[in-house]
Amino acid sequence: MTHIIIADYIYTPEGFQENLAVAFTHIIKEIDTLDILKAKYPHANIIQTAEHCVLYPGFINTHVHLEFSANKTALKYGSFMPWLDSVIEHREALVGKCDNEIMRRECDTMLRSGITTFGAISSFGNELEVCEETPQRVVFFNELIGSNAQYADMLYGDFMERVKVSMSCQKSSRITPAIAIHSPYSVHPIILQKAVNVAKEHTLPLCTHFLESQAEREWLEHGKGELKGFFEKYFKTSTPVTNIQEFMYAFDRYPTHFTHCVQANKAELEYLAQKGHSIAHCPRSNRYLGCGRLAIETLSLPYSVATDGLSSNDSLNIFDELRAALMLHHQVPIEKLANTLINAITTNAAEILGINSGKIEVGKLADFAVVTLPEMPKRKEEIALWSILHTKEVSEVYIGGEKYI
Ligand code: MCF
Ligand code: FE
Repeated sequence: MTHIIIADYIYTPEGFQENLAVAFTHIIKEIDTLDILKAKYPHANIIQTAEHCVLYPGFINTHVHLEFSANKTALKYGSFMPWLDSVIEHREALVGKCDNEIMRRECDTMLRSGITTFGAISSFGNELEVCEETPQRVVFFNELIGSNAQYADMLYGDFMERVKVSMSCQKSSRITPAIAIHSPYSVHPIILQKAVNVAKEHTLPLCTHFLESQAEREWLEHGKGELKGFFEKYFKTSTPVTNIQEFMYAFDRYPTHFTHCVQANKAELEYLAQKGHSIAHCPRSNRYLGCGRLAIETLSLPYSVATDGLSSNDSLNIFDELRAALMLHHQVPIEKLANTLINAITTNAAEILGINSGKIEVGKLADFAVVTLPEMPKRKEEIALWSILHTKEVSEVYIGGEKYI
């Protein structure tokens, strides 16, 4: 079945366009005026959106931890180390309390904010069933964690089991199996390299948390600081398993999505850029865990904007995240920032996750989010800004050409 959707504005790679319509099945067939498309597809179903609507490619949240969706007040916000301590204390209870119902509700929150694809960072594989059932495309990042050489093989074995399970659901759902390395301080370099090799061998998307806090930087650089006490207390070790350079080199020949990077310096960011990597920027998470601000205005590598989990956030609504980003990055002219942010959650994010969406262009998947503005924008160059400021929930969502909202 061919559909033709018409909206006041369409967000295209050439900017916001008026007087155009999009013909699609599960993919985008053609973009032209309504009259021309009607003549070409006389039997198409015509979808006329409401007044003041903007048709966007479906939005993409590249980094979320659904398993922590039960957190409301258990985890301590404000500063990274107290947060990490509270994770150790409450992790089991929080993950245990987080049933499918809670995770389904959060997938729905994302859907209502226009998210048609998300990257799920999975520590235990508990959210797999919900991710198989949710209408969205899911890049399922199986997380590897374990810094102690003694237990590393066992943890690696468990990780590989989860990777295999997620690979087996590939055919029956919209799931893409993928790999997440937790962080440089928590993963032993031997199993890190094994996991990177698995990603290479099966061309699986790869991500890692990297240089999130000042404590992480101090530990990796000097073997000192707050993480030292943490490792002595919980893991009976007092030296880091790797350093910043060695960790970065492990990803040299495989483009990886580096989450946070708030504490990375210019040379490190340049190195990542040169190797073709990208960044997941999580503004609210960084603020809530007291990690600082990623200077997006000076970045020379592509980045996405993501919510992180409810372990370090208050909602998984992508518009809440974009509004927070507008506030946090007051250095950037607001109109320009608004456009950059929309680009980050569409075109950039799709490219980073390797999904054939994120652009309204012929041949792309028919994933759309329709935003209804409160009135016709007075100035066309402000459409992205008004979309971000005035949207709590989108009006319509299509994934693979099917309507879900
Ligand atoms: O991205 C945030 C902050 N940085 C690191 N980890 C997590 C975040 N949200 C949840 N986590 C999880 C992570 O996946 O918390 C655990 C890991 O399983 C922390 S390590 C004890
Ligand atoms: Fe995270």
